[in-house]
Amino acid sequence: STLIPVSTLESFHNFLRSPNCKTVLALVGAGLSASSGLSTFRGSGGLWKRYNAIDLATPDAFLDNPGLVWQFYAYRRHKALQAQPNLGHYVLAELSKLANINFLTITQNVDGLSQRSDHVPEKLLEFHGSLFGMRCTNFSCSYEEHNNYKDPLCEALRVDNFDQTDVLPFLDEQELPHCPACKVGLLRPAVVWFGESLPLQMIDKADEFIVRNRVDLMLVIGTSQAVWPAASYVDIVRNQGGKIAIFNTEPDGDEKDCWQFIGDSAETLPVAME
Ligand code: BJW
Ligand code: ZN
Repeated sequence: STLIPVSTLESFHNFLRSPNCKTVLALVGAGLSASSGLSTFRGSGGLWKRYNAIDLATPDAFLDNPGLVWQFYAYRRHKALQAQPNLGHYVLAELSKLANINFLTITQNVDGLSQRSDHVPEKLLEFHGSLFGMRCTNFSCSYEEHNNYKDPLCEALRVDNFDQTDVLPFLDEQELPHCPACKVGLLRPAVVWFGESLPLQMIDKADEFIVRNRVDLMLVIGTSQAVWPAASYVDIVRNQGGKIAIFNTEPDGDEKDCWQFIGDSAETLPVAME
């Protein structure tokens, strides 16, 4: 069902199989998980149509109404746990296991599907954190946890309670997850919200791969390239002479000097990378 022009495929495969293609970077966004049934960030569906996802992913939104923001994340945790990785995730996992290329995936997704596709963990940067991490908001407490797949996290965040309603119940802070260490702090999802800095070591690892290695080929998969700093890597790679391949359902009119695989990345990635 996916039509990729033969000329695109041929020239891409020629480069992929040439000795010049040794270092490959994948930059991943929400579109990679779309065919697993998860909403993209700038096109959220269902209950969350009435809210702007971009407005909820901020420190101010959490300060203003932590219950609402927690409901948003509880919902997305629940959906992510129900979802399965798709062929796009598995293609990247295979690339991470190849011994003859230098490979890194930078995922902006927090859904954990790349991990679950058995991607080599050392070659995967969860750039915007994870839905399954939490940390304490009490400034004098450093409690954090990883890989917490409990669902629901607490009774008030049982998704069945608010999945079918139009009006979300207001949640008091007392009903939300609290820190088991200091006992007073409210927990928050360990994701990177707008205006927050990415962990320095994350930026360092990305810089090291991109700047030190020089990337030969960058796969830009299912991302609107709207969010800094992830989006800036495309220009860095291009300016260093690396090649760009875009996998997106929408053609990018501004991009001329690159391969474009237009369609569902769960279908185009397996064809392109075979
Ligand atoms: C398919 C498909 C299919 C669909 N197959 N494709 C002005 C004010 C304040 C801040 C800034 C500012 N100017 C710049 C900034 C910095 C800001 C920023 O970039 N803002 C821009 C919006 C302008 N960045 C930050 O704040 C970052 N921190 C930072 O810079 O710190 C220093 C600093 C601080 C303060 C001021 C300035 C600097 C942090 C950014 C963190 C972003 N966090 C989020 C939330 C994470 C947690 C969560 O998920 O809830 O990350 S926002 C959201 O966007 C999420 C995503 O990872 C990210 C990227 O979205 P993505 O993945 O591209 O999804 P979509 O939906 O946009 O696109 C999907 C694409 O897939 C589309 O193209 C579809 O066509 C395609 N598609 N189906 C293939 N089947
Ligand atoms: Zn605490």
